[in-house]
Amino acid sequence: MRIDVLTLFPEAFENILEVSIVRRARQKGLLEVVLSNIRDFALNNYNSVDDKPYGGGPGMVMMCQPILDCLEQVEADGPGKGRRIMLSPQGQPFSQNLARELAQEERLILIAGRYEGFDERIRIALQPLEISIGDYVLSGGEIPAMVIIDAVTRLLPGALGDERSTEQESFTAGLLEYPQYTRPEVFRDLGVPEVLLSGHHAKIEEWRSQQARQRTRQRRPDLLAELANETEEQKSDIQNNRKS
Ligand code: 4F9
Repeated sequence: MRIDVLTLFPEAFENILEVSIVRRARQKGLLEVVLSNIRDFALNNYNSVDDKPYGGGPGMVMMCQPILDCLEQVEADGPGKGRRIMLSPQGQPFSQNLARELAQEERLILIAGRYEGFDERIRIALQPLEISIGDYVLSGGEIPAMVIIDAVTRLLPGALGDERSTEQESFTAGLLEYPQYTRPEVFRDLGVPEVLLSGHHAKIEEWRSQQARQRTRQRRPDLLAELANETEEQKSDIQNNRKS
């Protein structure tokens, strides 16, 4: 996969590209990340990329011209047009499902803005998929872009050493993680649940499943509702398939 990032702060990405899974995916040739500085496409003597909003009001707005010129050059380079993605609080909520969908693409083009927002004509011209990583205001789209790079990279075939860790075991898919323990067996008087030391695989799986369900019910009941919905959708998909 190739991921292009259009940003005013390409240097902000350098560290995350150099550590852990993302670094290894790049070394293995599974992922190429190309950073483009929107400011390189500014035309006036001040290298402006933002301007005051028409109608007045606080803050500055990202101008059309530098972003569109930058995108046109990026798209002219390399294979395939790719999926245009703009990071914005007004976007579709990011999720593991959306990450899975994006991981199927050959190329992603991430547009990270700064200031109070984008000139609306950037959206009209580019028709990007808009993605939000959550309901809070950040100083720019760079961190959301890094979130997407990280979540998508983990899903590229071969990116994780152990393919089993991509998806949790099927009995806990879509649930919160069960509690995990590692050595030592006693740490400051705190032991490890007996069942995990028993070597009884069926009992361990049952305990983990029960813990994952309990934890999800207590902390994120919305996830259980989501799972129930998916199961209903799968049932009706099967029925619709039988009819057609
Ligand atoms: C983008 C917040 C995506 C959440 C971009 C200010 C943003 C954001 N998800 N906030 N610029």
